[in-house]
Amino acid sequence: MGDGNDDAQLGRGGNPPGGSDPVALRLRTGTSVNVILGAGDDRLEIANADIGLQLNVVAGEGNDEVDFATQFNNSDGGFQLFPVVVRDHSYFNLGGGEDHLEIHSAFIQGQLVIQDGAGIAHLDLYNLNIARKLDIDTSNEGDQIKIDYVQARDLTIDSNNGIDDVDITNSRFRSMILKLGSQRDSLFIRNSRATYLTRLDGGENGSSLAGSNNSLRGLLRRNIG
Ligand SMILES: [Ca+2]
Ligand SMILES: [Ca+2]
Ligand SMILES: [Ca+2]
Repeated sequence: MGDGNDDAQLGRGGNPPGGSDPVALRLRTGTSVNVILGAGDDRLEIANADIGLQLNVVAGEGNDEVDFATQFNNSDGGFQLFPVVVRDHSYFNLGGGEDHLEIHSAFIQGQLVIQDGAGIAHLDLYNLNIARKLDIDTSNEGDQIKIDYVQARDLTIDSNNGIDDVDITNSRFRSMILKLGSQRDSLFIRNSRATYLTRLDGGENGSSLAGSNNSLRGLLRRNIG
């Protein structure tokens, strides 16, 4: 997609045929899917998809919003999930601008890499199973990184400069390596496990750490507290 504000959809959650709400639309590919949103404030929704190889999204400049719209709310108050399966690696580059990325209910059989350029990043990762590494790298603004019910082999976060807010709950990793960069960042970890090693580096000016009920093996803390 070129410049301008684009709106794109890959697959869709919805009621079964016959319901009053939009019918689900299933996307299945045997190959990789590459989405280049380009300049402008773009919006991409992904749900109900089975990607045979990689899923790569480059959002470019502008305030972009990428949502895994995998939860469909029924009119009776219940909901149905329409998860996304990626059978290899997945890469998201949000580019410049204030970007929002929500990845909900996905199985990623390779690694998941998230990179953001200038401007605040709002990352919301929920209900994910990642076979390999989850690698997050955000820029020099105060970024919001929320990880809830996520399981991956290894987690690394480099949140760089800016007053970052990193919140990890109900999650499990083999190793957890967090580098929060300069400025006094907030780190919250609750009900989470690292089964092999844990490195928490609050960076210059330190970071606060809150939370409880964790099991963090081989914990080394620098500039925290
Ligand atoms: Ca864009
Ligand atoms: Ca962007
Ligand atoms: Ca940052």
